Amino acid sequence: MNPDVAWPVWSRERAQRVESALEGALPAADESPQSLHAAMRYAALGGGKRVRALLAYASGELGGADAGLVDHAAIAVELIHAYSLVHDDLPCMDDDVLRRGKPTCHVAYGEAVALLAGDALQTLAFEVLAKAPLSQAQAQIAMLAEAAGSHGMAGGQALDLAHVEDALSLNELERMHALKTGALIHAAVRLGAACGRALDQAQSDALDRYAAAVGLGFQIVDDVLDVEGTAHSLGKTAGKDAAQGKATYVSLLGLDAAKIRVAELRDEAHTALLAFGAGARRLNELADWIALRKN
Ligand code: GRG
Repeated sequence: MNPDVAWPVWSRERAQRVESALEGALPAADESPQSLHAAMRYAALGGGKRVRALLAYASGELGGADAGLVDHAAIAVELIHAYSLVHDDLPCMDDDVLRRGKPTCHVAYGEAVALLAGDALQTLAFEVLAKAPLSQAQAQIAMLAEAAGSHGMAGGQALDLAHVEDALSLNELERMHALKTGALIHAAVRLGAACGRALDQAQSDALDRYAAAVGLGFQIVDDVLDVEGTAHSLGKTAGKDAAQGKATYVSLLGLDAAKIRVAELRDEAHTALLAFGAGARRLNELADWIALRKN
């Protein structure tokens, strides 16, 4: 892969790369139990922006790690993300019927199989990481487990479910999203960086500031798109937050202020990367893409 390619080429190549890596990591659809394996493949392949995988590859480049070293991390974060979407869409959670432009996993395969597919996608993520080159594996498994668990994504989801229709303050909303969406985005950045040269403390802190800024920016854009996007452009149900009376950045700040906050966070992400120079090119481009995305 040519390191100097333009952003659209780089991002397309990396998205294709993680797609075929996922394809290889997932069990074949005709392998027993077929319905479970087919549901896992249905949920994890052929859709999604692959933001978390791209963050892992971009962060790997910061420390000179080529894509081959980062594949395990990229697959693992996308598998955890796919599991979270399958479970989030279940009737006992967000109860949604459309995801990535097609019927949600439980609509296609039934609730019991979808629940198991989410479980198995999650355990597969850790299996993939456990098989990564030894020097990285243990630390990466710990990082991902923490990000996905009760102090990370699952904890954020629990806070979200507990507060539907509550009048959350901006601080409470931010805490919930830092866990629900931010923790896995943060883990994608850290897992990728762990594949490259070790960072000193100042660099590590700067990378954490970058991850926090893009994680929050990603979520605010999600809230804006829920208002401004359509089911067709988003590949998922639009307008759900307002319909469910959920507190969002748009409901608390208004659309214009939410967009201004996204621009501020994009600047914060760029500022955090100043210390890194040219190695941070893809992370900078990702910060732009996350702020400007339309789906
Ligand atoms: C079920 C433990 C558990 C957690 C669910 C991630 C999550 C927590 C719920 C998803 C609900 C949601 C819409 C959150 C907003 C941000 C978000 C994660 C959007 C979906 O991620 P994208 O846009 O999806 O990266 P694609 O399809 O592009 O991969």
